[in-house]
Amino acid sequence: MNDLDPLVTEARAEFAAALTPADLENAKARFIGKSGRVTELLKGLAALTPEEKKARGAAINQIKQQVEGALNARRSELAEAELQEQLKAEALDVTLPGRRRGEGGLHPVSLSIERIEAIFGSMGFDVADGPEIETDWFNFTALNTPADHPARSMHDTFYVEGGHLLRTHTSPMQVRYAVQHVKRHAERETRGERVPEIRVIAPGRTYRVDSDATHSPMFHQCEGLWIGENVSFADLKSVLGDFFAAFFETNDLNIRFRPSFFPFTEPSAEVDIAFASGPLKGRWLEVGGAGQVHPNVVRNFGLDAERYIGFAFGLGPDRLTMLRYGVNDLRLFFDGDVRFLSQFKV
Ligand code: 2NL
Repeated sequence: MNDLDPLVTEARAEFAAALTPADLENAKARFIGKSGRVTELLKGLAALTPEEKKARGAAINQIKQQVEGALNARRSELAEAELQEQLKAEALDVTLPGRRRGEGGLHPVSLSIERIEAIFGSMGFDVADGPEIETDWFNFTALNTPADHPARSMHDTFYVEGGHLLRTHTSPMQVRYAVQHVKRHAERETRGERVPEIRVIAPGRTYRVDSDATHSPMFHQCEGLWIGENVSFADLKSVLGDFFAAFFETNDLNIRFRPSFFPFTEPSAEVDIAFASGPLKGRWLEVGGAGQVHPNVVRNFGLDAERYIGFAFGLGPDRLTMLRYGVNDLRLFFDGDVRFLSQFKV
């Protein structure tokens, strides 16, 4: 025990009260700095006799060492606290799943079109392509649609500069395909040989001046065309029947053809299907139109309409997609809302 002990106690208390390294250095200065209390005590030794100096000096040095020890202990404490603080702030939860790259997916209507292409592909159909901006001839005239037909009015068709228009169906792709096909095989025709069959589908965007809950100014169509020497309405029925069974993955459906009219087919029919089970059970649903290709159209392909006959049909991939997935509003397909679209990721 030493009369200087309270000084050590005080220093310990002040060091403990210092919460930052800067506070601690200030507290250090008050005890062992240039004019700190311990330093002042050492200065006071000068006035003592050598004997006194020795004893007093040893006592002061002892407490100075204790103050320095307390200081170093507190420094380590603060450094440790600072380190812990930093580790806490920079903590990583290595058990969290990594951030993956956002994965895109195909639009549900694109998925349907891919299915349609695969199914008809398995029946030997090629896939046609062609422009969305068309001429009057490919979109209407070649398809036996007269100049005064209402579909040609500005009310129904989007016209663009230069007398061109946005195709109102995907048939013009088939017309282009058929015309090319016939040209490619022209010598056969002159030799009286058979022109190979035309068997093609034409999926893509189409445009009409129409917009409400069930009509979008842009919608999709997939047309099909099979022309040969003996391609009948019975073939049409079996091809479409097989297609719908494959598309909806069920044999539990009925198909019916109702008499109808299109300028480009004769006879013509609306095509309905009804599921024998499931939520839509028993309801007749219109899914397309079809018919035997009109002889005027066959002639426009460059073929002899007495020799070559066949059928054509038009399906609505938007409608088929709604039925397949139970979507009730066509506009969901075109709003681009990722919350809707991401549900179709495969
Ligand atoms: C419908 C009706 C149809 C066609 C499209 C067609 C194409 C050529 C020649 C003859 Cl190149 N016809 N296409 C025929 C009948 C009906 O579509 O309701 N589509 C959704």
